[in-house]
Amino acid sequence: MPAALRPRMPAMSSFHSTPRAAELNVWIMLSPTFAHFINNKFIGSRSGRQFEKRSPVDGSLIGMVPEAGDSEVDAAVEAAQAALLGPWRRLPLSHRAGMLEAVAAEIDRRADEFIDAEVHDTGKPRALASHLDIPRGAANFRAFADMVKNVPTECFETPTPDGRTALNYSVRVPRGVVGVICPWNLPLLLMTWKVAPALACGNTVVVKPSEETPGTATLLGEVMQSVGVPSGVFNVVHGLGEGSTGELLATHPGIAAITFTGETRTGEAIMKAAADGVRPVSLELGGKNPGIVFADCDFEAAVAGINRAVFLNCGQICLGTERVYVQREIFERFVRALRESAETLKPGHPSDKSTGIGPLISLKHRDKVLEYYRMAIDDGARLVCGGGIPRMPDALAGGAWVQPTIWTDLPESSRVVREEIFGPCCHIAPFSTEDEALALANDTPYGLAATVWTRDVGRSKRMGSGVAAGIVWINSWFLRDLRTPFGGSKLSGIGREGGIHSLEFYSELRNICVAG
Ligand code: NAD
Ligand code: 6OD
Repeated sequence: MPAALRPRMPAMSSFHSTPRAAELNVWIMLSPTFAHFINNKFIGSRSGRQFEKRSPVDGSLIGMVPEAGDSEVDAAVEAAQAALLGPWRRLPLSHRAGMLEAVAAEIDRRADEFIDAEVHDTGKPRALASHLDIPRGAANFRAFADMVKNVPTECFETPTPDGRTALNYSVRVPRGVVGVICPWNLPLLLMTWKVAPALACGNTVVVKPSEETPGTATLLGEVMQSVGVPSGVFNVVHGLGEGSTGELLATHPGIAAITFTGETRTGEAIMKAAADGVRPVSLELGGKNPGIVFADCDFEAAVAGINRAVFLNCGQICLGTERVYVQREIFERFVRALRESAETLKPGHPSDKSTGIGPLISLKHRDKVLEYYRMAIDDGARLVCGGGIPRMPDALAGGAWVQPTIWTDLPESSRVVREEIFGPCCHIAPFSTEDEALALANDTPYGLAATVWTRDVGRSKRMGSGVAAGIVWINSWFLRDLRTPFGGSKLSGIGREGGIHSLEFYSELRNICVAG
């Protein structure tokens, strides 16, 4: 960031705790300044509109976030359009890829700042941000910098009427300015999962991070600036969704394609917005994912795997499991073991090494989760563990804490079993046969992911093709290879990203026919 701007727009390094605070292990933060990043400059709110960002850990005010209106969104889209025609377009592919590798290296170098920003915004355990969110942010840039250099295209020799031949070949061209609209659960990971392939293909982007997580997107602006990504290639506008920045971006005629991760209902609104102008959309939406545990599984591995699938990131992972089906022979033993493992997850401060689970993203989201907790009891659930708000030390009492929760005995028709809760909870039901497990797993309007635990290879294959979901993990969960197709069926989304599938969404094939 230019020195002249620093007094007005302090860099995100202002997230750093003072040494004394670190010694005392207290929750302290010098107030960060969140800013839009437009045309390589950090700018505040032109309209003066801003909103509060509060800590999920203790409810304290982290900072004020500017809300982009028409003027900022127009400026960001115009900057991105100008950059498309400028140096970004002329940069040879290998140089563009090299720049993305430099972005990855810079995220690695500034990992502590990114971790601080992510932890402050989300309240997730520091260990989780250090092992998952931030390294994946860098890995996304590296992976797509590499993949884009190795994409094959077609070439045909076509006979011409004069007895000679023409060369018909295809090239990939960028789509234009891509609107990237992101959720709050894995902020840097999910934003870069889209920004990296979009830039790799030569597009420019305008990103709208979630209003809950403005930190790492702002910081990524600094990184883009410092490695020399040309002005206007990467832009960030902060704000809310409907009736605010998100909607302004989705409906902006200068946006050539929209890539979105978030709730299904928002995805529907974005798809409608994209219909104007016939613009392509990629939608990664919600899920109500099944976990299926057969009696022939490696029991300890299955308990550990389902524990992660249910409780990681306080259950706020779209791929997470909220419906667990366990073969009758091991049902009671499994319920007991999962309860014991859930009870080891100690809620606590993100920087406390013994913390096993963080808070939900906000008090508003906690209200939603607690409504499902009440509904489960009203619908006749047996509460295996949790079900409410944990007792926290006074300093953390204002945070969005909720207990890891397990139920059994609900009817499959209960809204608790049918709707995405996005919290640290699951319902466990027994099944007898493979066919019954499949029928239960597939009885959902969603189709994002599933996790299956069995030692039988034939069954693995049958379940792999039988479960109606975009991703089926057998004896694993959230084991990622960035070259594989990622996405959901039914209400869980449209399109696939990952590897060549991302490159196909973020570019268009042009056929060139050379005769003579
Ligand atoms: P959300 O849909 O509420 O918000 C996501 C983003 O969309 C935010 O930036 C928000 O401001 C913006 N937005 C909201 N309304 C908008 C509108 N009308 N027009 C344009 N933008 C709008 O989702 P969330 O609560 O941030 O995230 C949680 C949801 O995301 C869960 O449903 C989860 O399953 C889903 N999710 C899916 C995946 C996936 O890969 N399939 C990954 C992560 C999260
Ligand atoms: O790993 C990924 O690429 C990905 N898109 C994960 C999504 C997680 C949802 O919360």
